[in-house]
Amino acid sequence: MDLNLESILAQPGSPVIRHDWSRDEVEALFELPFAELLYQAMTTHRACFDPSQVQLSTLLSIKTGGCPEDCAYCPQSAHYKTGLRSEALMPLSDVLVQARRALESGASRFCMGAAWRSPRDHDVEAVAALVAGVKDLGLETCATLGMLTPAQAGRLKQAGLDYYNHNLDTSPEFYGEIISTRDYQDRLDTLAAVRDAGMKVCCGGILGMGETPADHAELLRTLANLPEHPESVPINMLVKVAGTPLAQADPVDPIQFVRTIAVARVLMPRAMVRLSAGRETMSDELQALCFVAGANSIFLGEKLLTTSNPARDRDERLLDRLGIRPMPVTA
Ligand code: SAM
Ligand code: DTB
Ligand code: SF4
Repeated sequence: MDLNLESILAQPGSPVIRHDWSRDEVEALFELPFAELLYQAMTTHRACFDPSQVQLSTLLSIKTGGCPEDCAYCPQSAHYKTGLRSEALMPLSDVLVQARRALESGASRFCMGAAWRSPRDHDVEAVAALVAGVKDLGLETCATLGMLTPAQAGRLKQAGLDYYNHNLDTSPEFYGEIISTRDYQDRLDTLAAVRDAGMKVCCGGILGMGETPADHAELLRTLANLPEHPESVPINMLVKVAGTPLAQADPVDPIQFVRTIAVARVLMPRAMVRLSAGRETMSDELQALCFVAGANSIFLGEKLLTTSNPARDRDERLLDRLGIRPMPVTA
């Protein structure tokens, strides 16, 4: 490819913050020799963060299953028989028990997930009370509740919500293969409502759904070309759940997974890049490479929303062996 990479890459100490990445530029980053890409990602990481610190978040499913959307990866969709038991919105007292546990285990952010397509106003009111309670404990708050109206986003901000997670999941081109009950623009509209309400954006995707490397590049390009970069970019490895259409999906090449983390770091230098779902089936060495490539956030705790995450002692050993310390709260 005939591109002057030097003009698009960071000089040591000065990260490049751009919102006009072209398809060719992003693909050229993906195609760099692995060591060169990692060097660029590490240089960018160091310019913005202490590379030996990782932000720790904990997830809780506050409303489980029965979702009307047909996301092909999701165990919580009512379209698929995954054997998951649906549960109504959790009461505040139960959420606070879990939040205190998260705090004691060293997490700085508490993320609450609900299997809604789009919450009703009274659902948002109930979640606002949960957010206020969790915030009072001194944790950063994050929620992922589906599509929001601008007024709902404003209400959550007022209750003390720091982050809203709403993933683009994949490239605009591949999206229709994975979800038919909403479109890409719906996601972009909610992201804009969250931003306009003054909340921080957590937005990323999933690898391993049968997409191509070009889709990885287009997902990251879409994220980096948003008017503001998301503060948090979760990169999930598909957790294959029996009963979902993607239960037998071919695994993503682990080297391509690391490249995706590295390109996310180069394109969005100041974002927390989260090594998100899928760690349980990754080797310690693959996770270590992801941290070297610029990942600096993980979910801690033995459960994600409905699927499992590495055991606490395995994570402690891994972080200890890598000399990684928890990042202090930033909100
Ligand atoms: N219903 C809301 C929504 O879709 O925005 C919030 C909850 S939803 C479970 C949050 C995110 O979890 C999805 O956007 C998707 O990226 C991720 N996710 C769900 N199932 C997954 C799986 N099996 N493997 C990896 N990530 C998954
Ligand atoms: C994100 O990108 N990954 C998390 C969080 N945001 C909400 C969710 C992962 C869910 C994995 C499947 C499950 O446990 O249900
Ligand atoms: Fe519903 Fe979210 Fe799962 Fe899609 S990812 S089925 S919207 S819970």
